[in-house]
Amino acid sequence: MPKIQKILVANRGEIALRVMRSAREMGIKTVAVYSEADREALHVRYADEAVFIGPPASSESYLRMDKIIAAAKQTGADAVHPGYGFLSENEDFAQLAADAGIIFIGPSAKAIELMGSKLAAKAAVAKFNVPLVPGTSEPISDLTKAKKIAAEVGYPILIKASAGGGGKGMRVVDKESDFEEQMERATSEAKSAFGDGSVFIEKYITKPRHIEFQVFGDQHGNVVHLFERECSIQRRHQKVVEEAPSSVLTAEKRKLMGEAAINVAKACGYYGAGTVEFILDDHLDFYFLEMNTRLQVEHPVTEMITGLDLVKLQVKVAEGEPIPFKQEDLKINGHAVEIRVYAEDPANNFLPDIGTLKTYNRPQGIGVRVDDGFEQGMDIPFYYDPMIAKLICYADTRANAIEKMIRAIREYDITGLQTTLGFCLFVMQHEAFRSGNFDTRFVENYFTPAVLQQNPVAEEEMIAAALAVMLQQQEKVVMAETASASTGGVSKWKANRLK
Ligand code: MV4
Repeated sequence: MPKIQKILVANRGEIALRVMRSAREMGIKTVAVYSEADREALHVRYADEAVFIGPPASSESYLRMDKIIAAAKQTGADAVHPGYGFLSENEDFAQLAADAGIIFIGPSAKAIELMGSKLAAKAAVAKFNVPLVPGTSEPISDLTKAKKIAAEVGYPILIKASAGGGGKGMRVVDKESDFEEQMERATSEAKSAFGDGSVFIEKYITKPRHIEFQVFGDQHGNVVHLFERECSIQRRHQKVVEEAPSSVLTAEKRKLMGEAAINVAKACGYYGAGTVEFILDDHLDFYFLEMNTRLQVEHPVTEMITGLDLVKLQVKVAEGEPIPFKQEDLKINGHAVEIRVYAEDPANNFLPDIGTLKTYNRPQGIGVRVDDGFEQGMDIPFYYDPMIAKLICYADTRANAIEKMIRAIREYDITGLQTTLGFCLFVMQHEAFRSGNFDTRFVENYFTPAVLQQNPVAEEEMIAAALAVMLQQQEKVVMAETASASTGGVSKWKANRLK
């Protein structure tokens, strides 16, 4: 079996670094690719080699399959890791790599393609006894027939584009008189957005929880699940907070959903890391929505509760090794919460606030993990996703993980641009989140920019400010005593955090 010697990471930012770190621990060499905007980026500095691939725009660099495959050939990389986003779910890229004799660290091109079509995915998993939302598993062609099905499942219904996913191309229909118009709109939108006008209908679950299962398959037909992640705290289909495990699943339900997730993977001959998305209705009945055929942003929470390194596992499976454990060997240990720290302004409709990280000090301590791709003084480029970091906190219980997260958010010191830290603090302190009684409508139900002002952090800030003054006084005394030329090493312990 061929051992991978050198991995080209076809990505940037925190995920590129995260992948390279695991590769290095495995004794595997790394190759970075980078655009004009990323000349100074940490993933470029970290890698053993780096290849320049073009102008800042993704379409001219990180999405250029030809340039990336050429870079792999040029550097003698025997494998390529796509990270998430960019080319990670592009079946043509997976195939192109395979055709060039380069191992794609991910599933087969066939599995990516199958799961890329929501209708094909539903049809495939239906044979494996996986619960689906009531509706159609075939494209709507006949209006009368479609209306009949809609009436049977009951309004409101949801029209979805087969080529959509992640919330793209969805339309809610409240009553039959709106059906025809909405269907025509959905079809023409899907056609222009995805080049495929196929749509289907589902019963609209009005207050769903989003729970996804991490699955792993090897090339010998073995599939396991690594439990679930709760991702209901979202804003416009953008996840904000993720945690593992979910506080609503009983051991019994977890087992049922885990088995369903494994069946989804088996339905498409899946190998590598994958995520099976379910929604839960208010009776906690679950339904398969879609499968993401990549390593996800939120994979660290799964790593924390299982003690596994998912990237290392991906590499082993890509080399052809069998998964080195059985489902029965796996156990959930403790609780992990992740927040995504974005360079966005929560007070201003979450508009990207790209700029320079004037100060940038990460929180530390036991159970605190920061996955990021920046250092103080760096610019957040305007061309890509404005995520600065993922902050992951791990503890024995959910309550303790949340308290740790609150502490870590308060210690995260970022100035120079607006971030979503204060918004995440609001979530951590909200009764609905703390009690576990929330759904995908959390943000629209509870968040207004006003809540950021009346944040109870204010009082502590006053204490912090007073303390900072005291420390400064002390520093002056120490400096006078030692007559040493201080380089300003004691940071301006911020008095205006989270404002
Ligand atoms: C749904 C739904 C309600 N009913 N399907 C959004 C993302 C995509 N994966 C599917 N999505 C939804 N599908 C039915 N039949 C509600 C959503 C949905 C949602 C799902 C998960 C997490 C957040 C969400 C936010 C809005 C809508």
